[in-house]
Amino acid sequence: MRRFITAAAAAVALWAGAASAATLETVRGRGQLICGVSQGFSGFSLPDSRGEYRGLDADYCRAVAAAVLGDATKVRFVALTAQNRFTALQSGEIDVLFRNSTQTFQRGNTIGLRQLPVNFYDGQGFAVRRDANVRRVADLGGATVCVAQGTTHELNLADTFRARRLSFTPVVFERIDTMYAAFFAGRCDAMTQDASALAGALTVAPNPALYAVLEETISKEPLGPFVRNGDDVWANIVTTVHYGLIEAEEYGVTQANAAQQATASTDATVQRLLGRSGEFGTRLGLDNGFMLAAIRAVGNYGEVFERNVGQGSTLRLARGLNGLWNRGGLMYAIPFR
Ligand SMILES: N[C@@H](CCC(=O)N[C@@H](CS)C(=O)NCC(=O)O)C(=O)O
Repeated sequence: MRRFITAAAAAVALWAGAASAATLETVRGRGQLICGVSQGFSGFSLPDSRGEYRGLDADYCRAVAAAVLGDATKVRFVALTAQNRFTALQSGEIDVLFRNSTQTFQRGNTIGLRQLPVNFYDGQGFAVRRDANVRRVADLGGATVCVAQGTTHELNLADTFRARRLSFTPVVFERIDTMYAAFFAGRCDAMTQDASALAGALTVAPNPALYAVLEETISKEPLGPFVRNGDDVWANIVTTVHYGLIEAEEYGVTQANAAQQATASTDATVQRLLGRSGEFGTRLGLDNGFMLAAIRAVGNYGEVFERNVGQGSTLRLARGLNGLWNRGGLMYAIPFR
C-alpha cells in the first residue's frame, strides 16, 4: 500500500511538472508533520494546561497530519516568532507554516514561499483603555503605540498614520508576551495587532474590563498557510485539505457524522469528499479517505472556527467574512468534482 502511494505521488509530481514531491516523502518517512505555529496566542495556537496546542492554526496542522499520515496526533508543533517564521520554512525546519500569517505581495513573491488559500480573514485593529476617550483611529494622534516586530502591522501603522497626518510613537516588541505586559502596564496608549489577536489578548489582561478594541480596522489581513515554492504536490495537498474542510461545512459533514456519511451518504459531492468515489486521494498521492480522516480529527471549517475563536471559545468572534460564501462570508471551496 505504502509503495503504491509513493509511486502515485511520484507520478503526480511528474505529471504536474513539479520538481519533486519532496515534502510529502519527507513527512511520510519521518512519520510526523512539523508544523510552524505562533509562540502562543489564544484562539490560534496556544498550549493548554496539558501542553496540548489548541487553536485554529493548531487544528489545521492536525487536519494535514490526519490527511497525510492518517493520524492527527502525529504533529510536532514548532513555536515561531513573527521575525523567524519564514526563515524556519525556507530552511526546511518546518513542513508548513500555520501562524496567523498575513499574505502579501512581498511574502508571496520575494522570499521563495508560496501562499495557499486564506483560512481566516482578519484586519489590523487597536486596543485602548476604555477611560482614554478614544473612539476611532483619528483620536490616536500623538499616541504611543505598542506594535510587534516583523509583522505587517509596523508598515500599516506607518502608512495609515502618515496618510491621515497623525503623529505617533511606535514602541516595537520582539516578543508578544512583553508587548502585552507593556500595554497592560500602561506603557502605550494603544496596542495594535490583528483584531482576532487583540480579542485573545484582552482575555488574558489582568483586568479585561479596562480595555476595548476599536471597531475600526486599518488593513486587510488575509491569514493563511505558507509552504516552500517548488513543491506543487505538497501545496496541492495543503490547499485541498483547506477546501475540504469548507466543502464539509457546506455539505453538512461534521466530525460526529463523517464516518456514517462516508458509508451512507447518497450525495455525489459528499461521496467524493469522503473517498467513496472519485479516487481523489490517489490523485494527490494520499489515501482516498484523507478528508474523512481530517474531518474526523478536527471537524469541518465551521466547527474548527466555533471551537477555537467563535462561540465555543473565550474570543467569541462572529463568523463575519469567515462565514461560508452562501451565508454572506468569503469562505468558498472549489467544487469536489
Ligand atoms: N498577521 C500579521 C501579524 C502576525 C503576528 O505575528 N502577530 C503577533 C502579534 S501582533 C503574534 O501573533 N504573535 C504571537 C507570537 O509571537 O507567538 C503578520 O503576518 O505579520
